[in-house]
Amino acid sequence: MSSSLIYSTKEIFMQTILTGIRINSDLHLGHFLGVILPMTRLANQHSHDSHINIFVPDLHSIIGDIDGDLQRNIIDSLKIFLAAGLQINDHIHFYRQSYVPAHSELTWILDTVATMGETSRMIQYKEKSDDGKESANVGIFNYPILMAADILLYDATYVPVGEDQFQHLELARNLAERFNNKFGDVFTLPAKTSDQAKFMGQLDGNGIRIRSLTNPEKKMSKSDPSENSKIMLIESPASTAKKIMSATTDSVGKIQFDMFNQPGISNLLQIESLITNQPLQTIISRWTGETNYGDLKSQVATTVSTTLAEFQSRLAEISDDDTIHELLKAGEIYANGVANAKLLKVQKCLGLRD
Ligand code: AQP
Repeated sequence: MSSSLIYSTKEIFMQTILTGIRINSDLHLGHFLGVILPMTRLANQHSHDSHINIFVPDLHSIIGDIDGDLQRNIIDSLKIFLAAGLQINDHIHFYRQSYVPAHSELTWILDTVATMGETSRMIQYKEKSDDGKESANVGIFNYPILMAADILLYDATYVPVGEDQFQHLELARNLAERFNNKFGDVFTLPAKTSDQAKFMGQLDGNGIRIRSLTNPEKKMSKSDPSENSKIMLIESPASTAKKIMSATTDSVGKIQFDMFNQPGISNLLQIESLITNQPLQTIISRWTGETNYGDLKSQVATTVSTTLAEFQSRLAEISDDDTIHELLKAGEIYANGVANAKLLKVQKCLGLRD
């Protein structure tokens, strides 16, 4: 890491790729393949010509009950990117959302740009609030606006997230566009979701959605009560392999990529592609027409359990917290600099500052 935080003009104007992953100790294969691995690969590929912002959305995490020690979880969640293979350089910025107050300030301003209608249409709000139940906390409703602020403060163009967050990305684009229409080019619009997906290697333009192993119609989700539906990042190789071998498939009897009619089999093909970093088409060509589902399951079981075992042993080796604290210190100076400059521009547009 450089001791100086002075950037050249070229570096100041480089594009930003940004992601945040909510802190919890129950991360699963959906988080890993939907966001951690793609972000790590993109960061390693682009950190010479892009700023890579990896932040901990600690303000998002207080929406629900805090799971364990928040400070401990913050450090551990950043270590996960290092264990996934992230190579640190001066363009990688780690920071905590609550250490950059501009996130909260811009959220309030964007609250006055967003409408009740569009915000209440967010699918996650409907699902997580039990369809707008009176007792749901306001944070569940408001968090897509905070997410928009997280993105727009840094002019981020690409925001690797799973497909379930695409609607929130669209909202961020819409809010930026509405503000720009009124005040000029203040915010950079994040790329359209189909382009985001392509940037993440999803050539069909669809986002990544890892399905439940027991009900492949649904996404793999930490709140699913069925333990067999999900593979946790700390899962043992034996248990990982067992869950994949017993994954729900179908009675078609032929391997084909067809998310509609054969979601279980298609999920396994997608997992194999993402984990081995091979194009989905290559994996599909290798397996299409085969009739033995057990062969595909055992291939995927081996790949996933081997990859997770390697990841777990790298994670265990990152024992000291000092590296992460150092990265956070430098990252938060950088993030406050960029975010405060953007916030001031917004405040001036609104007449809140001279
Ligand atoms: N199944 C998934 N496939 C692909 N990407 C996924 N993500 C989550 N599940 C999948 C992506 O991980 C990032 C963090 O998501 P989040 O903040 O929604 O995570 P969460 O709420 O802690 O996890 P769950 O499992 O989604 O929780 P519940 O059960 O509460 O709904 C995002 O980029 C997300 O797309």
